[in-house]
Amino acid sequence: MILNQTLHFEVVHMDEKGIPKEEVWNTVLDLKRKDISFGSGRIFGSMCTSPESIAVEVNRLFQESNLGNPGLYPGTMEIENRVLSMLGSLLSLDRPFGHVLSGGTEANITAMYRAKKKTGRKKVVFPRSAHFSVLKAINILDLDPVPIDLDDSFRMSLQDLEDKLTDDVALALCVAGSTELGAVDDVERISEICSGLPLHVDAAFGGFVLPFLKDLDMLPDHVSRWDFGVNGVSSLSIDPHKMGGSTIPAGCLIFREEYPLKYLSVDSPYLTSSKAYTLAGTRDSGAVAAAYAVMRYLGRDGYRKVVSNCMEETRYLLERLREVGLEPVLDPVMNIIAVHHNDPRKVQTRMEEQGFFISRVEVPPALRFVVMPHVTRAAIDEMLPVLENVLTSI
Ligand code: 0PR
Repeated sequence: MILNQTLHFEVVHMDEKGIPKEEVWNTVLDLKRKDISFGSGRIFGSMCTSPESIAVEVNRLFQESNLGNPGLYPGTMEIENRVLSMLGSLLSLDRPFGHVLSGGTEANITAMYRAKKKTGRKKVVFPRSAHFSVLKAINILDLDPVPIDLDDSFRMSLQDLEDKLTDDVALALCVAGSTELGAVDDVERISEICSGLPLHVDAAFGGFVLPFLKDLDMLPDHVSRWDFGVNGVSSLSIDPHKMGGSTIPAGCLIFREEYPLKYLSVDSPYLTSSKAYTLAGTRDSGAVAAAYAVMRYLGRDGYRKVVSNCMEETRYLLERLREVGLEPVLDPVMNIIAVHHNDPRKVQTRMEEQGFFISRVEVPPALRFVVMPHVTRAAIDEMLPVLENVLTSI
């Protein structure tokens, strides 16, 4: 959504006396009605989707839990460990260490914070396709960015990496499922080139897609191994609140070895555990339980079905876009499509005026569609004629 204008909010003061619950509900529902729901079939540019109902229901049970003070919530803590353990088995790691955080941003910041503390260095190597949270982390942590160019297939250029890599690097970061195009870096080769350096894989989006594409035999040949099966991978982020079908906020940061956690620890003597490891103090726990519930409920087979449906609709949408002369920037590896257009911002704005929310890519200029589970055939069929009209009118 394009929201660059300043929003004007009604000034509201806290009432001296409370108001009846019904009145509270009415005002909340009035405001909620302004929001766009995934169920409307109008959102084509989001990496989140309607959570599975079991995730929503389970989340509600954990409103009091606080994983920031885990001694009081051993059950919730066990759930967090189970989430990590299940994800470990998905990502070729027997004994994962880490936490469920608020999302891919916090995971990237934490991975970079850990690298800075461990190595005492400041250089971070990352592809230009990395999510903007990497730049946030660089700003917050006062790191030195070393952006690596992309090759013709929009993956980190191995040549540029070799040219720019020095031995004073704190962390190399690569992406398994880039935000804009769904491109998967050649993690195996990157790991060889960066041998001995901490290597973080941002699979915030791809983590819940690539394993199931592999099961379905739908991974293109150029996608190498990208998870902990690659020896050099030291940490990885994967978000249940994106393709995991869970509630917001839930993104996991997983380390291969336990010792990295020590670089994150600070003393928290007055809490039930004497060390704290996460950036957040008080931590959402409902989303952790929700992630556990949805993973148990769907199982690998359920995720395969979700991914397979998304890919089917991705192929359908791409075919229809081609019919109106729009060509993909990249043959989609996963359920993200970007099609060349010289003025994507204008198309995006016009679509928004018609109540449809698509996304865009800046370089190269393109329209972007994320084919999440809520992007059904009916939703696509409703959106396409509107898009065609917009394209002919500009
Ligand atoms: N890494 C990658 C590869 C990502 O794609 C994203 C998020 C992140 C990290 C950051 O994750 P969090 O936003 O969970 O911290 N990509 C989406 C984006 O920026 C997030 C998003 C989700 C945006 C839903 C809009 C939306 O409706 O596009």
